[in-house]
Amino acid sequence: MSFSDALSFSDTLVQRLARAQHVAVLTGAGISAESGVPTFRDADGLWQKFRPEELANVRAFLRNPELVQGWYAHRGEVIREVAPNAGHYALAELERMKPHVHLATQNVDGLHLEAGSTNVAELHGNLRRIYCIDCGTPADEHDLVVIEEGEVARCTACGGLLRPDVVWFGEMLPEEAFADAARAAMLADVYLSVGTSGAVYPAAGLPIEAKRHGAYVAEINIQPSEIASHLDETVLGKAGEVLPALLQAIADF
Ligand code: BJW
Ligand code: ZN
Repeated sequence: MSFSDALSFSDTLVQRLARAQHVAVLTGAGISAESGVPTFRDADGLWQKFRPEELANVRAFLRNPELVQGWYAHRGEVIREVAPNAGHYALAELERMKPHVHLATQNVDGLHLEAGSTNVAELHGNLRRIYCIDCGTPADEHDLVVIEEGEVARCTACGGLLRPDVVWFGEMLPEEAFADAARAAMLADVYLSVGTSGAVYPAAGLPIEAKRHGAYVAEINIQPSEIASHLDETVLGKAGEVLPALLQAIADF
């Protein structure tokens, strides 16, 4: 494992990435931080009052739907106002430069698709989709927003509670999305883990699996993640600065 700063990632990373046919990427909240979406576990992150494990689970939702719905309605409003940043665009560009690029994201903001990446697995769902927990009918994302203070948003078809189509603790990840991400990790020549704390499984296991199957694995983060010691290299820096510089380096290679 080695550490390098934003503009001095290792020659090995540049060489391996320049030659790679199969590249797989895992992203987390850090890649959207520069777009203005708060992360989960940083000092100014989303969860200053509640730990993610306390709020992002079905028991918390059933116990206090108003709190959890209000929380997602607020985040939905934030997401509607933000745009992809240089990090998202660099990964979309990488897809055009390489024959096989697979992008697995833990983010629910849809910014990779908006930036133009097409081969994207949304491992933790998408906050813009809302559905009824009783009859499964999809609802409009605005249905979560228009509720009056103290009220709970309910399905117009059956009166059931509305929830966002995201993956909470204790819930399974979407089967096909995770299978695609696991396959890409096994096939990868180079694996990039970008802006994730590596605190949440099974997503955090993907870079480790990639390394076990022979990939060169680098993470890009403003600080070493919880899985840093398992990886080949930590590039310390902002995703929106490191990724464009890395692409430039492989274009010049
Ligand atoms: C920058 C930057 C910049 C800042 N540039 N970087 C194995 C071991 C132990 C436990 C488990 C295990 N396997 C499963 C579990 C249980 C559990 C789990 O992982 N628990 C942990 C707490 C240990 N996992 C689950 O329950 C998962 N399901 C599952 O395993 O199903 C099977 C099963 C079912 C039933 C019973 C048993 C098993 C589901 C996990 C769902 C996670 N959901 C959330 C909420 C999604 C909806 C929402 O958005 O509200 O997903 S929690 C939250 O954490 C969200 C994120 O996607 C996820 C990861 O966070 P992320 O993206 O890494 O963000 P941060 O904030 O943590 O980190 C940001 C990073 O960016 C930091 O490192 C910064 O430094 C960096 N950064 N600015 C680059 N500019
Ligand atoms: Zn319903």
